[in-house]
Amino acid sequence: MTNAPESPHLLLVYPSTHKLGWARYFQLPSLSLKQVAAATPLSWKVTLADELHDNVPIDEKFTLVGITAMTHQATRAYEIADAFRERGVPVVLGGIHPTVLPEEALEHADAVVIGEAEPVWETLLDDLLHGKLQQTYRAPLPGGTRLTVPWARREIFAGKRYLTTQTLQASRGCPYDCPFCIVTPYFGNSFRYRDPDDIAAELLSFDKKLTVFLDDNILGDPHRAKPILERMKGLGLRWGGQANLRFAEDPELVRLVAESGCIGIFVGIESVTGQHANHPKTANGSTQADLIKRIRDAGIVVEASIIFGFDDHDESIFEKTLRFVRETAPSLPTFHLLTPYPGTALFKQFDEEGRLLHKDWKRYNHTEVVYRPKLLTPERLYQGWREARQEAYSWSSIFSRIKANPRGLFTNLAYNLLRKGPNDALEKDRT
Ligand code: B12
Repeated sequence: MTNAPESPHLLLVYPSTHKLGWARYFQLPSLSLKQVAAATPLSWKVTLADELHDNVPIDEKFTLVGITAMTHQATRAYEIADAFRERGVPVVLGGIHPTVLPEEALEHADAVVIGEAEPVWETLLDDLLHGKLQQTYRAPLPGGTRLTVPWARREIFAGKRYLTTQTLQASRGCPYDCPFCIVTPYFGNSFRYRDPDDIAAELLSFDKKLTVFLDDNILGDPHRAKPILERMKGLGLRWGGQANLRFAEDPELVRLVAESGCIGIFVGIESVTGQHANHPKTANGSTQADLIKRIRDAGIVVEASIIFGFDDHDESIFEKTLRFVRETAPSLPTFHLLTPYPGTALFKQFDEEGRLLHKDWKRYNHTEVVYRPKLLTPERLYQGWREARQEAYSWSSIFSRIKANPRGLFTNLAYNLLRKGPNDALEKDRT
């Protein structure tokens, strides 16, 4: 009998900072790790530990452990990395936070992937197996207009329950370079789109369940988005995604989005003062209210994301924002606290001005004030944000939004209830 060599075994870890209870079944799995798995040669066995669902198997033997980290996950990612390395298992860190602070990450890892995994991952694995792992693997800064990525390997989610595992991207990158956002420096300053036929083929491999596009702005370049939407018509999809509100300036595009099976779209309003996004949010004389209404009228749920804490925000911002939400009635308003993430122009500015309160990364999570605002105290900004959330998800506000969205009454109610639950729970936690 011969002893077949065992295949190398990769463990991919999604660190979690808190347990979510039942809400974990309504989360999306990590597309970051799904794509790292997809870029891994089939000769490797790949296992996922998602801390929302699993305990990390610290005492098992793996050839390599790969851990992803957004900034708020970095501290936990480092704890897990240290634990594996103490047991002699090599660790590689990747994702947004290790990309912008590779030296910090290297204190906890044998190697760091800087940027997108696809161009460097196979070389890294090969180097590891040949005993010549380097400390950093830097992917070239993306450019151009074409995106080629392997289809996601969804089998790593077997046995775990998520809202859906049918997530993918049609595009990466963004030319707008907003100072608070990391996407342009990290993913390049152009919209790179996948080939529409490749996307359609991947979609055909899905069951007809909810599909979520995790692009920053799937409709960013309408000329390139339209052929994708055309191919999606007739596939019987129900999909959600994220886009710039400006797409609604083109009624034909809105119609096509609806016909392709879109049920919900997340749009960044950023600030109701109309500033802080480097690109005009409205044109052709349409107001944000007109555009939101146009999308709603096409039967699409609009989730409007609004940030509190910009330098021109004073005490009046809370009432102004609530008035905007009442008047425009997006199906779901979402309020965030401005967070200066490392690697962004905003972080550099606040750091230079001595306005960062600390660099405790786990608190860089959009729900804590981590810097000194200009026209408000940190305490007042925090309290105003909480009160605004409570007001926006009071029963009376929910019902008046639903009344303003006569198409899809039931869907709107269901989404609002799903949002109200965790919103109220967070409130209880913090009182
Ligand atoms: C989709 C998305 C979400 C989804 C996540 C769904 C999921 N579970 O995948 C949702 C809506 C839930 C979400 C929530 C949040 N998000 Co978010 N999100 C995104 C978005 C738009 C795309 C992320 C994505 O999946 N990209 C596709 C994958 C393939 O790309 P990737 O993550 O970069 O991974 C590649 C490389 O980084 C690298 N890589 C990544 N990990 C690893 C690991 C290893 C081992 C290796 C080798 C390589 C590697 O290889 C991958 C393939 O190339 C990004 C913006 C962006 N473009 O990155 C923001 C972004 C990641 N989110 C961000 C934030 C802040 C949040 C929240 C904290 C905000 C909030 N309070 O709502 C929460 C946190 C939620 C949580 N889980 O804890 C910030 C992170 C900034 C930072 N420095 O941390 C981003 C960058 C948005 C921004 N413009 O600033 N988000």
